[in-house]
Amino acid sequence: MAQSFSSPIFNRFETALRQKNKKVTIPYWDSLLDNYMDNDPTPSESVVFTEEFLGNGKGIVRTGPFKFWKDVNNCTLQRSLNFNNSETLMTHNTIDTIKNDLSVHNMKQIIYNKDNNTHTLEGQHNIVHDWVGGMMSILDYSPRDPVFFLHHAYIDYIWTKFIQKQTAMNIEEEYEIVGDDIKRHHPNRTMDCFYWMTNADGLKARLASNVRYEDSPACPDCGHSKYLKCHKSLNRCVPGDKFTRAGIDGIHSALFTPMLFSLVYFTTSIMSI
Ligand SMILES: [Cu+2]
Repeated sequence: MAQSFSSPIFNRFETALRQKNKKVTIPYWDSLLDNYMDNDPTPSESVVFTEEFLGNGKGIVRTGPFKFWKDVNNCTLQRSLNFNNSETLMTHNTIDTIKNDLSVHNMKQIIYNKDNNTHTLEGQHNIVHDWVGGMMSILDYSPRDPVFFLHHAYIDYIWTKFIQKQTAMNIEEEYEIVGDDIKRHHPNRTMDCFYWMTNADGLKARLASNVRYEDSPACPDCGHSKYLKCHKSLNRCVPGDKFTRAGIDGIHSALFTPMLFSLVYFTTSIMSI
């Protein structure tokens, strides 16, 4: 289950980064916003995957800060955005439900479900792994792409909203065994690499309470991002000129339109132990 290790890992990871730079925080990539690029431009043209941010999204990463990045096995970072041509990312309704719908308030409603995993937080998280492709789509290799941390920070952000909802409803801390691997997911099992914590510890609300995330950009100001604008009828922040690009000259639309929306997602997480 994605979330049982995310909080402890991000806590430690951010603390380690701060030993180098006290001001650093882990940003999140709100990939949900990219759904509005489903026509032209498309999500795989997101500014996230340009030289300006994380580098190109198809093939060997040759641009941006991680160009020709080598992993521990000397393999070069590569991606395969939208490999199955679906341009499908997470589902707005599902994410909104997990965050806000009071009828969805127990862990078993949002964690792995072998009969219908698409609308769980786990399933939504999987979609983005597969959509980015390359190393991100392979379980054991996915953390070798820096996108992993931005994606998981967003999942952690949604998780934190869910925990806050539970807390407001006075719901006790709970733990559900995920899938059929009861031994591996037993609440009292010690976590891999975190021998001082059990699986259940990783899900405790107190961990979420140590995390603060800036809210995802919302209308009307959309975080004052130059990449987003508020689409009034949707009441969502969307790529800046998706709805006006017909009036933009060819060069501008071809080169810069994809950059107009995504960067917004990079908001801040602040964690403390
Ligand atoms: Cu993941």
